[in-house]
Amino acid sequence: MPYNNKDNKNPLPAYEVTGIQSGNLNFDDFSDTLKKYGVVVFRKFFADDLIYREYKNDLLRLCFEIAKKHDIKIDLQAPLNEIITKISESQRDDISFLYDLGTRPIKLLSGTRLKTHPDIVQILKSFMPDSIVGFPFQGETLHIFPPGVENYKYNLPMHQDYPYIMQSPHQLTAYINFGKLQDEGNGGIRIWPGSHNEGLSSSAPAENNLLVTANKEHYEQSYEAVDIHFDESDFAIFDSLLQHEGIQNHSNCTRVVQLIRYSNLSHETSISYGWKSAEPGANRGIDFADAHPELNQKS
Ligand SMILES: O=C(O)CCC(=O)C(=O)O
Repeated sequence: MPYNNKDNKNPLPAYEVTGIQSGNLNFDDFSDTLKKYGVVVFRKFFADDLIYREYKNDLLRLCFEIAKKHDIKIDLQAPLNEIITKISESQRDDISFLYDLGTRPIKLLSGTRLKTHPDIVQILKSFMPDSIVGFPFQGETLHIFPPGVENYKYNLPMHQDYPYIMQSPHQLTAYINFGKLQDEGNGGIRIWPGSHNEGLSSSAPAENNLLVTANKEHYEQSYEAVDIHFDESDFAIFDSLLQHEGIQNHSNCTRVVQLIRYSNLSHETSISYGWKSAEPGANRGIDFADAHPELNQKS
């Protein structure tokens, strides 16, 4: 059974931080925690952050434009994920345009500013000292997970991020939540803290071009699974090699989260294959199977 960190009987896990907001972070204090567990979660980190707010405002204004186009009444004071849920009831295709603006790559100035947020730069300096930092080709996703059983197929099974996006196995993911947590049925991610310490795992290609961890049972048996649910302005930083999977959304409201990846281009594996990323389209970029044939299992 996954350990539920919302249960008051359990103390907060070591990788969960409350009471620190952006602008007040000394990431050197958390670098060892990230090394040990592969994750640090900062609750309400962006609550008063102007850069976060500007990106959210742009997403809200885009929602307003969609609503205006289709004559849908929305309450602009409501949380972003409630507004998106309302629009999706009749205009789901237009919500996919929003997804595209925050995905591979982010196409909004405000989102690009979030990508280079001073606190994230500080984290990168602390965790990847003296390295050249790069952005993988497919490193950014504005995930919008609607409720409904027909959408469970979008939840990724257990995986590491690196095989999907490549560029460097030493890579961090910034996980920046934009939706208001409805209840725990809203979904989130299940992680296996500490699993990144085993390094790159074998990956097996599955349906829909998914790359899932081949020896899933090993990680389930060796590490405790933890379900993490995110509220507005919560922020997490992950090691790209942490084993994790998406949790289905059983609520009646969408979940919205921005993911941004950062690679250490000074890593020897990254140098060995010319810093290539995975890229869509034939003969472009590099595939996990080509770079790591010994770890790629046939489906
Ligand atoms: O469901 C989520 O929020 C996480 C998605 C995920 O694991 C990924 O994009 O790598």
